[in-house]
Amino acid sequence: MRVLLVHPSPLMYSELYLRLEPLGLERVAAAVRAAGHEVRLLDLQIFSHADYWRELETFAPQAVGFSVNYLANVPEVVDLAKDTKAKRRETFVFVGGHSASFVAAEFLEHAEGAIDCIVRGEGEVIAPRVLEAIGDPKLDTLPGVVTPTGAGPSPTLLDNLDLHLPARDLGRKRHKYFIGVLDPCASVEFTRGCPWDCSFCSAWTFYGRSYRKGTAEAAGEDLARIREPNVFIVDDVAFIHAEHGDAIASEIERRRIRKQYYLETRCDVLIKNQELFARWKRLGLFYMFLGIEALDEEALKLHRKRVTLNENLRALEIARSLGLTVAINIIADPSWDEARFAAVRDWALTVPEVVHLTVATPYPGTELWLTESRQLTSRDYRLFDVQHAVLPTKLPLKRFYELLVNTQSVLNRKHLGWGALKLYGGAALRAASRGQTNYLRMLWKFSTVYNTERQYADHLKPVRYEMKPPRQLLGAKPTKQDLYIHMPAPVH
Ligand code: B12
Ligand code: SF4
Repeated sequence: MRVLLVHPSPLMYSELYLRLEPLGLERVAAAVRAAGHEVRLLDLQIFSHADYWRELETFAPQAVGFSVNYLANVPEVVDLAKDTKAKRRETFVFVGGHSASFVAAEFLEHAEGAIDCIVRGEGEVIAPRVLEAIGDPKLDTLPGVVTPTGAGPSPTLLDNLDLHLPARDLGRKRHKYFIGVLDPCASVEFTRGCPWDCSFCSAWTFYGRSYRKGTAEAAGEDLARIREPNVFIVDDVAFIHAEHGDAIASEIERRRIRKQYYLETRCDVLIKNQELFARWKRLGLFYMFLGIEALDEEALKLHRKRVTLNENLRALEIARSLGLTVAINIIADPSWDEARFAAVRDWALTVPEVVHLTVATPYPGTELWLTESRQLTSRDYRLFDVQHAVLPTKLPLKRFYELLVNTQSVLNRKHLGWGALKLYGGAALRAASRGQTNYLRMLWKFSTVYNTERQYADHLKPVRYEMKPPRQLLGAKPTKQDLYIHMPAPVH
């Protein structure tokens, strides 16, 4: 069967700072191809809707699968599905991915019959079975599958992460993938899931708070296949278990692989595994993201980060002493006033790290979605991208955005524009001489992507698809059934 797999358009964040390969979709593509299908992949972060319609004409796929990891992409995919069915009624349309899993039933309702099924949870095992079941009424009895007529049992976890290494060969224009100065950049996955349970995050709820590791050999094999000189490690929390990180490091040394790496981890993991991170620095670790989230103990508790402010500050010192470029995130609450923005800005200007602000957003799949007592001011999926305020702001909304954008732009002076050229001018020019200009182009783009008027105007757009309101738990604690997509496997 001819199968077209599609990643939707970029969100605000990816319009500026980075653009990364759709790794989940590439893994699904590998599994579907291994089952004997002819597969093509189209990434709308790079290609346009016109390219999609052209592909539909020329490739004439019998099935189209969309990846929806981000809530903000739901309306785009509903519309694409409707237009696809209008043009080619016989095409089977299915949707998978992180966010699609959490809003499966309402997604199908919005699509009014244009989406044949949503596939909840991991796609590698189930996607080939879905394709096999096209036209069979038993489709809605498969694990994780939801159709307009019914739903199968909970999805099952992949028991071997080494299987179905990403089909990167299906990507087109791969030179467009980058993160900051790491241009071009590929992505890899060493582990899946997260054992922590932060209240604002849905990474742990998706995988039923499980944590799995691939083998070091498979990691080495996958890295050896990558042509790009830079690699983004997509693990939610990199190197939780030092021995796993060490085993991959040994494999990299044995294979004499030389790359530069970006990873994301927790402050307590960095403190605990300092030597491992030092070893990775020697191997090429260049850029690290640390989820600091808040500058006071009270907010850290509220986010259930399970780290203290002192630990956070200690981790920053360690990262600095290792000579890493570090980015950190602070969650801006809609209740922030002028003084709070000023305090964060003042602190952020005293540290050398790249500081990003995201807006506290309860989204389906997070515990916050079920427990937040403030009323949502919008249920427009497009605003659920952690760059917009969907809870009541204490300041007038426009003023909140003014402060958010201004604070971010002041902080960006350290690592965008001329400030960045001072730091990374050499690397940027070397990349440009090889035709890689993603990074250079982003340096002066900030105000075209992030600006008060645009962000405010996004709230005034007519809303065609509205999210269902959260189910009120009325003070009760959310259960596993309320939260999880994958139920953890019983321990033997
Ligand atoms: C890497 C990553 C990114 C990368 C994007 C990579 C990419 N091009 O897709 C970057 C750094 C750009 C990024 C940015 C953001 N991210 Co992000 N990101 C992740 C992360 C850590 C891992 C995703 C990943 O690659 N996993 C590994 C692959 C193998 O898994 P997968 O993609 O989920 O795919 C599997 C299944 O979902 C399924 N599947 C996927 N697609 C399909 C399609 C079909 C047809 C089928 C059948 C199955 C299927 O099968 C795959 C294999 O099992 C997740 C957290 C997580 N653990 O999922 C957050 C996460 C997805 N991101 C999140 C957020 C909020 C963001 C941002 C909006 C904000 C921010 N500042 O981080 C931005 C905006 C993104 C954008 N689109 O512009 C949230 C999503 C929130 C939401 N519900 O909308 C998550 C869940 C993290 C969290 N804290 O809760 N992100
Ligand atoms: S924020 Fe990080 S540590 Fe917390 S649950 Fe999500 S992935 Fe895990």
